[in-house]
Amino acid sequence: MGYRIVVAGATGNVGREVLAILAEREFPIDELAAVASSRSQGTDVEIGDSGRTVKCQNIDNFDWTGWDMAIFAIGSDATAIHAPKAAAAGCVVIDNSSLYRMDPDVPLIVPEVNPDAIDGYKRKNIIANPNCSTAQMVVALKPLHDAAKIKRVVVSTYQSVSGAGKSGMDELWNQTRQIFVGDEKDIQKFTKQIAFNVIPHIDKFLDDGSTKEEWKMVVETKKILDPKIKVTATCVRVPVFVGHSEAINIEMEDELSAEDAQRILREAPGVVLHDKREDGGYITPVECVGDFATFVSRVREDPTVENGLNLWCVSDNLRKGAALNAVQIAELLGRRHLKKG
Ligand code: 2RA
Repeated sequence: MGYRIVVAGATGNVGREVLAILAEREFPIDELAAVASSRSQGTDVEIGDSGRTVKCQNIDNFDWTGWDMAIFAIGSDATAIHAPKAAAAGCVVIDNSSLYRMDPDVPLIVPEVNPDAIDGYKRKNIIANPNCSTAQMVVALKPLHDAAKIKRVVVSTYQSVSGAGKSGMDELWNQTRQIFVGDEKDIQKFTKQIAFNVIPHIDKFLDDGSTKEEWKMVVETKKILDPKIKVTATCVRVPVFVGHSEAINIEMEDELSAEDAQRILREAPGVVLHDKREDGGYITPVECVGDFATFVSRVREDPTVENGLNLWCVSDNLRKGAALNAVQIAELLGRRHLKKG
């Protein structure tokens, strides 16, 4: 016996990955509904490489009654309208937007890191999925925090354009072609040229000069992993289609050698350590696309601070950073609270 599950935003970058991952992981489904805005109504959406399709329904008149859970990938404004309706009808919402992440009555879950927090979902019938850059970072930090208590994290991100949706990917593609053939560059989605460039700005600016993407990494890490951890972040958009990378500097309470950190990371759930200290002995974003893992490379001690470590962390932002984490939450919810059969 399986679940009646809804994928909201099924035609977007993340929604399509959710459908593919549900099929890849053989999530037990009795009935699957794909919903999106009225523009996509009637569109046949492919379920990954399974050869099957599902017809998209209009979210505005969708009846949520009798559905067990819904994975939302529709952005905060639409989520604010539809998530409360779904939750009130008894359908548990697993939300990819930032709307509920910091709501004290909504658990923010990365299954490898804080699975027990899911028990709080009943307060609103909503579970939040973290921001992509936070999700992969906390998967890498959790085992090191357990071993040596992390005090402070300094992170610089190298975030792919797919994090900004399909229009971000189109802009990188079009600008690259325009520059190549000598056409005028079209800049719409990003604030500056993204092809052959990097942009130190993701999401809107806050009063203190940081950006909302950087703020998310600070507050979400505290909520998921430990409120005592201090985080400072610089988030940068790079001309990569899929795969976010992060250079992470960690200061810990206790001593942890690079060798011990590697040993711990090798065993850690969700992590693949690939750290050969030779040409090519690390993972780059193009190599992580389509994978479930958070890859860690370049683990080394930082002698400029007490108990410091540096590492390089790469993951598919559409998967661990969004769709995969949401499906893992659905699996966890099923195991712990909505058992079938
Ligand atoms: C980005 N944080 O990469 C986003 C996606 N969630 O822009």
